[in-house]
Amino acid sequence: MDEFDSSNTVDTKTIQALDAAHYLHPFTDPAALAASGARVMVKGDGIWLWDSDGNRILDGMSGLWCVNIGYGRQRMSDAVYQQMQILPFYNSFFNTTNVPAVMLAAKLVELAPANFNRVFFTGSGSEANDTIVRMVRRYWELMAEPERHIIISRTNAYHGSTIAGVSLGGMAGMHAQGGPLVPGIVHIDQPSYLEHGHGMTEDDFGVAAAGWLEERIKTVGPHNVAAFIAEPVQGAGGVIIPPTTYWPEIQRICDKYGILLVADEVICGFGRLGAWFGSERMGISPDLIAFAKGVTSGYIPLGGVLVGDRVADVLTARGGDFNHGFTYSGHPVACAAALENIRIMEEEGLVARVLDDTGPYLNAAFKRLIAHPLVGYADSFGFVAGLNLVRSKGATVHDNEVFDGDVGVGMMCRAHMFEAGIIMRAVGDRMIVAPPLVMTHEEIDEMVKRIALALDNTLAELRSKALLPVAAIA
Ligand code: PXG
Repeated sequence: MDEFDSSNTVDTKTIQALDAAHYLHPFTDPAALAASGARVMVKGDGIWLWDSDGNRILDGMSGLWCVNIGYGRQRMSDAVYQQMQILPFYNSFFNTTNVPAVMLAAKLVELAPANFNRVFFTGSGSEANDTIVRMVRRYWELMAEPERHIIISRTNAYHGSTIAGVSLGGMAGMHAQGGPLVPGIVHIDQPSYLEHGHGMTEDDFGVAAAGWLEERIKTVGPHNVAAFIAEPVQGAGGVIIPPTTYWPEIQRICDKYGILLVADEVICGFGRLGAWFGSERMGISPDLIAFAKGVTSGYIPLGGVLVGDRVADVLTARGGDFNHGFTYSGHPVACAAALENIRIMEEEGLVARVLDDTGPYLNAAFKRLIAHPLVGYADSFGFVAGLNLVRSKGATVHDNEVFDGDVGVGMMCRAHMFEAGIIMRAVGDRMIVAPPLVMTHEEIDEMVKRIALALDNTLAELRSKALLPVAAIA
């Protein structure tokens, strides 16, 4: 469906006024939003969104890295409707359970790597990571090594917005607000080749960056370290794809010191990287996996932790009560939605398609964008991709001249993306996409066409404002 007329049902100005008056948005300056007015999304179908002004927009971000099967799936509404009629809610405390939660746990174990046989459900990715902090520390208590409480994470990581999520995450802007944070969490640098890899090959840089973990383990004392947590590919931090040498070296170091390896797969799971779990593609074997988002394609909130045998065996054999859980742990409607979502993904072969077909196709398209004068670097992995906007290009990616921060070129470009009818995120000067996994070749072509148009318009604006080097203006 190309046309969607929302004008009969939604009055944009009324919604925007009520929004400004009453709705506090996440990660948003309320005054700035009130001044501009929020864009009112009213409908989704496949890879397309419609706003209340009738604009049809290609959703390059799958909502927020989650609508993997695309919008408007009748089967999802049917599954949720049916479960709501049968049993809309019951809790999993006090020796009770429900059928969708059990079936989903069994299904996730079937999809997960062989060392995973247990699942703990939460309502979100943040709650999954809070659960991991408590579970990891509980594990070491039960192992009679309670001094092992330090969790090592990375700068620019995103692990959620609850207090443990913020503390695990490495976002400077988040750490600056609402402290103090959870104690016993330290950070090493992210494996960003662009940021830190000057003068090195990518492979050498990957090993060097993993070495930062070993250095930190030694500084804080190996007997104090409980776990290392990281996203296989950093998402919110700007689609930071580590060199292929990075993860195997991280695994070796964790093994050497007996440290638990935690993969935060809230973005990378459920096909995003061309595997059910992204860590499979990184060649690692984590002890715990956080998931959310793609497990239900965002149709209903759900998250959780896949608990590997090493931890689960200790918790179940000698743990007694684990005093932790949420009202909505194992919510039957959310679990029914996840089961249907996974069924759809399996029937349509979406994971294999991203790995063998559409992922490589997206990669080739992004590599071609390097020909654009503004694009200094472009890469992708599975169905996440990014490109870096540069002022001028040098002999190597490390010699590119970046824009002055005041220019705000990423936000400028993002505005042109919206104009061109595509949602592409800006993280600093890096523009990123994480499209719905259902995208076809034709739809990828359409997306890249819109991206190229927006890049041209960004270039024109920069030129008109004399923000490019003289040679580029000629
Ligand atoms: N871990 C990772 C890797 C995430 O990406 C969370 C945990 C937290 O999940 P919940 O469900 O609690 O939000 C996330 C969430 C962005 C952005 O700007 C990304 C997320 C959330 C909000 C904004 O890209 N990811």
